Formats: sequence, structure tokens, C-alpha cells
Amino acid sequence: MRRAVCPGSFDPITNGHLDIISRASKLYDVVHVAVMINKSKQGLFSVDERLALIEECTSGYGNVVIEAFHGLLVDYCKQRDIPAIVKGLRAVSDFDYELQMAQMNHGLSGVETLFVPTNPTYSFLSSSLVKEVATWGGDVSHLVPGPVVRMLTEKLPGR
Ligand code: COD
Repeated sequence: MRRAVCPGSFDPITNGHLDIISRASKLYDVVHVAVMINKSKQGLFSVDERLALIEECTSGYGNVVIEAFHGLLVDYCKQRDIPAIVKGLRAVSDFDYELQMAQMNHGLSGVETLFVPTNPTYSFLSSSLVKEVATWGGDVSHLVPGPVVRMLTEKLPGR
């Protein structure tokens, strides 16, 4: 069984994340989507909300497992016998940090990182920009799935 993980904060999941998860789900038998918990970073969405949104948005894929994890990504991989991390690369600016993480993770445990070039439609897209635009009342309905738009509207009623 070929397994991979798509890790992230997913605060919230965007169409860019979904594109990478969907492409990974065609390459691997099982794709784990790991919501990595960072207690020092207060998110807009709770971990449970993020999990529920990812669940709803990926239910059609059929081979996606969604979990939250507090700790090192390499430990998540080790505990589940996952040999590969799949990441999306948006631009050259992503590359420096992603390369450092890939090399650190490989050095720590031998896990490989595979980079998938982003769909150009989403190359500028990040969860933080979505939250900023939504906070000021901008339309994000072409950037995030419907359930996320609905929850953003509930969370940011003054927008
Ligand atoms: N197009 C394509 N891919 C995208 C897009 C887009 N528009 N947006 C995001 N992605 C992909 C990228 O691969 C990105 O890395 C991933 O989705 C997750 O994005 P975010 O923004 O939700 O999450 P980040 O960048 O905050 O996630 C960082 C991690 C949580 C993966 C990282 O900090 C981590 O592994 N933490 C666990 C602790 C650990 O092991 N630390 C040591 C690292 S060496």
C-alpha cells in the first residue's frame, strides 16, 4: 500500500491545498492529510473546524485519511509507516524554506519530500491572504471551497 502525507495548517483549506491533495490522491493508494497543531499560533479556525472542513471537501476522493497531529511531521510519518511527504510549490519564494524542511525531515528519518508544482490558477493563494481579504469583505468564493466560504461568513459577520 503506497502512502503519502499532505501536511499543513489548513487554516482554512483553500483550492490550492485541494488541488495538491487531489493530485496526490491519484498517485498514492492512501493520502493522509495531517493538520499539524502549532500551539503558539492562534488560528481563525479551531482544529476541529479545520478537520471537519477538510473532511467535507475531500469526501469524494475515496482514499484520504484526515487527522490532527501535535509533534514532528517525521514522527507522524514514522508512526504510520508513511515514506513520502507531498508538498505544493507555489513560487521560487516557497522553495528556500521548503528545501530546508525537506532536507531536515530526510536527515531526521529518511522520509522523502515530493514537490508538486502548483496549478498556476492558485500560485498566489494562501490561507492567510484568504483570511485577510475575507476580513475586509472581499469575495473569496473562487479561492476556497463552498463550505469554507460559509464558515468564513459566520466567523466574520461584520465583513
Ligand atoms: N498551491 C499549492 N500548494 C499549496 C498552496 C497553493 N496555493 N497553498 C498551500 N500549499 C501547500 C504547500 O505545500 C504548503 O506547504 C502546504 O500546502 C500547507 O500549507 P499551509 O499554509 O496550510 O501550512 P504551513 O505552511 O503552515 O505548514 C507548515 C507545516 C505544518 C507543514 C510545517 O510547519 C510542519 O511540518 N510542522 C510540523 C512540525 C515539524 O515537523 N517541524 C519541523 C519541520 S522541518
